Amino acid sequence: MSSDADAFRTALRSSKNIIAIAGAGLSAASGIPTFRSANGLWRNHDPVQLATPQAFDKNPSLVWQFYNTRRTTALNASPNAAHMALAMLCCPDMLQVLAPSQANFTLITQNIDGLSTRALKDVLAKRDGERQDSQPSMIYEMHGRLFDIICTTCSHIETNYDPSLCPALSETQQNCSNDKNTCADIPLELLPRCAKCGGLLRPGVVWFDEKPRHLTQIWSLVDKADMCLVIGTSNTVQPAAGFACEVKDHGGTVAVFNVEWNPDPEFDLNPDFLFLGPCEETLPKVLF
Ligand code: BV8
Ligand code: ZN
Repeated sequence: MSSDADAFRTALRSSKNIIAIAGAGLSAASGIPTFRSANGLWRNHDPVQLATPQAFDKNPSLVWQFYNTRRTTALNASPNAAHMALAMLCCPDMLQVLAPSQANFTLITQNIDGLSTRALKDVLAKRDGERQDSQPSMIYEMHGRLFDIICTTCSHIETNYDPSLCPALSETQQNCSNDKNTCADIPLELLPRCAKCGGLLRPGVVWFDEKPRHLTQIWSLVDKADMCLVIGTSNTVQPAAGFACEVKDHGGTVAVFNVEWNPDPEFDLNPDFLFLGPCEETLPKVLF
């Protein structure tokens, strides 16, 4: 396992199909709490227990307050240097500087905060002089998006960046913000409702036991990848945790960017490169 940046850049230059797998650590410097950080609890609830269809069925008021808090945090956050470094890699002209012509790069993120997409749209707007609204093809948000909302009755889906999805959630957030432990019990009819049919809305994210987005395209990229960057993830959630092992198994190169490295023996990922430290520092330094 090497931490030699020159050797990594040499390996990157000889790669053609490059993927990056990102997790919550990528957004940590932007003020977005990670899932398993030291205080990995939200109002005394384990986030992993809240990110399930069962939790939503049982207590939609609690789950909506959990996601509403995260929406507010993400709305007030900005992409950090690691988001920007990956956004530069998504730009073919920039990628050609780091890797041979015809190389391609795809970011596969587990994060739902939208910061990687925002970073890429900023970079492309600067290059092209106008901001594109469409989702860039070089980023797959495999666990969905915090700012998408889906109707549980008619399945209507829309993207919504309003700071307040409904008065009840905004009032609750204000009232509970100082008291970290309490949650209001918002009646169903006051939770976010569908403009089309009045049905109950849910966050447009992939919960545990739900199928991640774009899996067919992602597995095809994983199967072809000869270089895989693993950035800010504990590698605990499947199927994302298996992508780097798959690249390694078929002879590709794996580079891990994390503040710590204590791999789960079950996933026996033995990376070729390990860059310990905050990715918002290590990624730009190693790439450029
Ligand atoms: C599915 C969206 C099938 C919601 C999330 C096989 C074995 C075992 C279990 C399973 C299995 N296959 C499936 C499962 C079940 C489950 C699973 O993996 N369970 C685990 C927990 C045991 N997987 C699923 O249910 C998946 N679905 O497989 O469906 C299917 C197929 C067909 C049809 C129907 C069904 C769906 C999983 C998606 C769950 N949704 N998010 C939300 O966000 O609220 S997952 C959630 O955890 C987030 O997306 C998060 O990103 C993700 C993983 O966590 P990390 O990103 O890694 O974050 P974490 O806090 O853990 O770690 C942060 C890391 O960053 C740390 O390493 C830290 O050191 C580092 N760090 C911190 N700061 C920095 C840093 N690094 C660098 N720089 C820094 N500054
Ligand atoms: Zn509806």
